[in-house]
Parts: sequence; C-alpha cells; structure tokens
Amino acid sequence: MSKMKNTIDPAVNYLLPLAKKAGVETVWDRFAVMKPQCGFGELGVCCRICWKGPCRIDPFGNGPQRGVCGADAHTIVARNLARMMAAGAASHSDHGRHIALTLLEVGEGHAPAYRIKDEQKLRNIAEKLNLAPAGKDIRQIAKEVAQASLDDYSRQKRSIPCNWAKVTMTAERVEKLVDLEVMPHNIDAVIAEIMARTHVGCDADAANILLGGLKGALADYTGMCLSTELSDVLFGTPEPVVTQANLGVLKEDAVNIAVHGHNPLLSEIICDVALKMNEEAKKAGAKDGINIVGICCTGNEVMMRRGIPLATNYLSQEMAIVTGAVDAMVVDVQCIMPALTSVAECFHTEVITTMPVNKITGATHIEFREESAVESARKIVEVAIEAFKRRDKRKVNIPDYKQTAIAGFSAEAILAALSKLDAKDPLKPLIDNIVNGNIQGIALFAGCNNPKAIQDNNFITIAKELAKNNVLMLATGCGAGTFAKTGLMTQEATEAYAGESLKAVLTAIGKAAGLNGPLPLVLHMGSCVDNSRAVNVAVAIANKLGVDLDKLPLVASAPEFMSEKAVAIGTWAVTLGIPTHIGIVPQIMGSPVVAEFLTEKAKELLGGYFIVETDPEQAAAKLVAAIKERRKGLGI
Ligand code: CUV
Ligand code: SF4
Repeated sequence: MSKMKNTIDPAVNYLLPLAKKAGVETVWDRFAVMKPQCGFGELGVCCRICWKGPCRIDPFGNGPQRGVCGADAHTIVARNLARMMAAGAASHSDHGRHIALTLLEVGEGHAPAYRIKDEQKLRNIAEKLNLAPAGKDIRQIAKEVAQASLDDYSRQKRSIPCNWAKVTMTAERVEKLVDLEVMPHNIDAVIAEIMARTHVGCDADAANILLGGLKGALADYTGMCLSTELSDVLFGTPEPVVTQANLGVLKEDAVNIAVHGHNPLLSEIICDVALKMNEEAKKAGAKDGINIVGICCTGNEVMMRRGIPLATNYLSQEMAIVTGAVDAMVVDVQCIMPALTSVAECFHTEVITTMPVNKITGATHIEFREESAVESARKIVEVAIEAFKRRDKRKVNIPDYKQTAIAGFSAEAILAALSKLDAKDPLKPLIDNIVNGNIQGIALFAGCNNPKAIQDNNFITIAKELAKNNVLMLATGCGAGTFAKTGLMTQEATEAYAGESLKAVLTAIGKAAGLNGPLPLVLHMGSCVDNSRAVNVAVAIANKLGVDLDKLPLVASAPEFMSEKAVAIGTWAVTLGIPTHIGIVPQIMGSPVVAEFLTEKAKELLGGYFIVETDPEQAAAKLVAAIKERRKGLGI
C-alpha cells in the first residue's frame, strides 16, 4: 500500500525518520492510528450536549433520525458549529482583553515593562473611535482607548454595536449586519448567549442558531481587531523586515529558545530580556549567545515586529524538539500540542508554560504576570540557559533548511509602499491596477495545518496557481508560516511565479518603495488576529470605490484549517461578504440545511459564502472563478 506523504516540508521529512528511530510519536503517527475517524463526528451529527445522550443521527436514514430529546440532524449540526464559533471568539477575544487591560495599566502608569511604542497609531485609533484625542496627554488617550475597547466586553445595551466592529467595516456592511441582528454589542455576552441558546431544549431552528453563530463570529472579529491594533500601539506597527524561516534557523552554538502560542505580551519581553542576557549564555558555553525563534502565531507576532526567524508552523511543532537543539519551548496560549512534553522527555528541552489557564502535565510552569513581566522573562531565559548545559550534542540534528522571508506587511506598511507611487492618494495605484486587470483580485490565505492534508501542500499549490492568474496574495497565521518556510515570501518567488502583469505591479511598487526589485509574492500580514489587517486594506479599497465588501474581487482561503478559531474567522469572513474557501471537509455535512445555509443562503444574505474543496487545484480554479464573477459584477 502506498503511503500518503505527510508533508512537503523538507525539514520535517528530514526529521521524521529520526523521530521514528528515537521512538518519538508524532502528530502523524497519532493521526494514522485514529483512522478511520468516527463517521458521525465527521458529519457533525453526534450530540453530547446533555447526558441523555450521546445521541447520533443515522445519515443513511435507516436508524434514528432524532436524538432522545427530539433534536434532528440540523439542530445538532448547527448547535455544534455555533459552539465552535463561540470557542473561537472566546480565544481571540480573551487574548484581546489581555492586551487592552495591559494598555489600561500603561495608561495608569503601572506595568513598567510596557510602554506606548507607537503614539501616532494610538492617536489614529482614538480618532477612529471618536475619542477626540487632540490636545490630550498620551497616557490619557491610552486609558480612553483601552476603556473604549473594554466597553466592547461589558456594554449591556443590545442596540449599541461594539465600537471596534462599527468603526472597522464599511457603513453599508454595518447597516446590513445591524438589520440582520448579528452585530455584536458585547463580545462576552454574545459568547455566553451562544452557550445559552444551544443548551438542551433551547434554540432548535438551525437557521436561527446559525445567525447566533454569525454574531459570535463577528464577536471574534471584534476581539481580533482590537488585539491587533492595540498590540501595534504597545509593540510597534510592523514594517517590512527580512528574516528567515524553517528549522534551519536553529543554531548549534546558541541557547535556542522557541516562543510558541499566540500572545505577544510575554514573547516581546522575552526578546527584550534575552538581548541583555547574551553574555550569560556565552558563559554557559553558547558561543552564539541566545537565539530566539518563533512557532505558530507568537512566532508570527515577533517575526512581524522584530524579524525574529520562524522555526515552523503548527503541524511540525514537535519537530522543533526532535532537532535536539531547542533548549526551551516557551508556550502561552492556543495551538500548543499537549504532546510536546512527551516528545521533550526524549530530549533535554524544557517545555515552559506561562499562563495560569494553560498548564501541561510534565511542563515547567513559570507564571507570567504583566506587572512583573521582566522577572518572569528573566527566569525563563535562565531555565533555558541551564537546559542548554544539559544538551546532548549527539542528539542534535538541525536540518539544513531555511528560506529567506520578507515579513512585516501591516496595512500601514502597504500604504506606505504605495504612497511612494502616489503620495496624495496611495490607494490609487492599487485600485487602478485592479480596475485595469493587471491585478485580477486579492486573496487572503489564513488558518492552520491539518494532518488531513499534506502539510503546506494545499497552500503552495493554490498560491502558485493564483500567482499565475495575477492575484495579489496576503497571508496570516500558519498559512503565512507555510509561505515563509517555502520561500514564497521572497522577491525571487515573484520573479518565478507571478503572472506578467502582477509581476509588473509588484515590481513598480517594490522599486518605488526602495526595494531593489519587486514586493514578495505573498505578503506576510501577521498572526491570526492580524487577519483584521487584511480587512483594513479591503475596507479602504471598498470605501474608495464606494461599494461594499461583497462587491470586491476579494477571496479568502483556509486550505488546511483545523481550529475553532479558524471556524470563527472563516465565518466572519463570509459574514463580511467574502467568498471563503476551506480545504478540509467541515463537520457539518450531516445537515443539508446547514450546508446549504453556509454555501448558498449566505450568498443571498451576506454576499459572502463558503467554498468547500479539498483538491487544491480545483480550489484555485474556484477562487479564480469567484474573483472573475466579482469583476464582472463591477463591470471591470
Ligand atoms: Ni493563530 S489557529 S494553528 S497558530 S493558524 Fe496556526 Fe495561528 Fe491555526 Fe493555530
Ligand atoms: Fe441527545 Fe438531545 Fe441530549 Fe443532544 S441534547 S445529547 S440530542 S438528548
């Protein structure tokens, strides 16, 4: 029997046999023995919401068609899906809350490890939120912006939309979403409402449950916008930076610290502190001092702002430890495999958890608190240096694979580059090129990896096809990780893969912006919460053209997604009017009503819709077709 390839990442393919030899079990081993996965679960028709269950609906119509309480497949599928959106929203917005609370602390003069790094951005945000910042002290502005953000977690008046949702969309979209009653007024309340309405014996109408889910997805969006923007205030707005990606960024003669998870509050301080502890690392025998590398979205955050190299993306996080060269893997929240500590048992690596809500059995817990951030970071670096002393040289296998990656494309950075072509009207060159067809459309790649797909393969296959078709590409999350690792965030990739007219535009912008050549083929916009950056760009274009988002030749794709957060992101993309491809079969197919709602009804209602396609070539064709349809609608 021929075995399906697991990944196209050469570093991982180099390490997998070594993992096997060392007796290390990986995500792919566990996936293989999990198969065949439960058919009821795959279809979404298994309900465990109450203890009269578990109940499952027979998809072939021979067995039970209702759960013990009478819930049918549609109710069950819709409830399961809405709860995933709530969980996604909870994750992103909890992250946002941490950032907002930290900004409040800074405004009040506490949290000494933090400061306002980008004052202009803070003023711009205050302006946007109608807080009349002119003449106010910067700390006062910080307090007011933090408070306006925290209001999005506490407002009780249902008729008033969340600040951040309202000011970041087109006016037309806001109106539409208010009319549909899916505009969130309070992130936490919306999440709670989804949990309440999906309790046994509540909302049983699939469409109504899904509308509740959309509101949850927009709560996710709201939390994400404020996370991104306030992080820029505290840590700086990203600007283009040249760095590297893939496991070859680990260094044999350095104390290697991998920062992994999502929240930049700790990783930023670790970077600051590590710079000052290089001498201590050298004293311990690490000639090259301390080498910080990133994994997943924490990795994207520090890559965007500091050019810290990215070691790998989600699916291969265990492989970082298998190199035998990671001295500490410091994790905060989300997408951290509980398997890490078992892998680390075979090596000297310290897995260090840092959040009170995120402990892993077998890990070392060093609790992180904003008010004593520097001390926690110091302790963590010390533990890493100690671990380095225990590193077994014979077990070190750093794959010789790394690629150049240009990251740091915030909306501001893109506008700055464009302004070199037209200082008065920076969007004009971009819009002109979309209208004349040199750029056919814009695609945003987002989301995770999933062992149900060959790691990175869907991303790469689709991107190369879209490049040929002159589609401008943006990426976030582990998708951005894929493109960074495979060299598609380089100028050479533009030369090699972009269609002629796209290449000409990227070259004109790149040269004007002072790069010695084109912009990279795929623009790295950051972590998952940074998907809001892509919305910023899209909304600016829509406003300029005087149309809503559902008219733009704009698509999104999460070809290898897995997390509940990705479910929430994909859903808000659809809710904002964007055709959104997913490359993994969603766990909803047991209900034709739900499937139809998300792929067809959504299009009528919102303009955006889901495209489900597991074949990457077919997916690319469908995305190009969606872009063409939009162009036709605009008459361009
Ligand atoms: Ni938030 S959510 S695997 S790290 S993109 Fe990466 Fe990004 Fe998915 Fe997780
Ligand atoms: Fe079964 Fe209904 Fe309970 Fe779900 S809520 S487990 S369908 S009885």
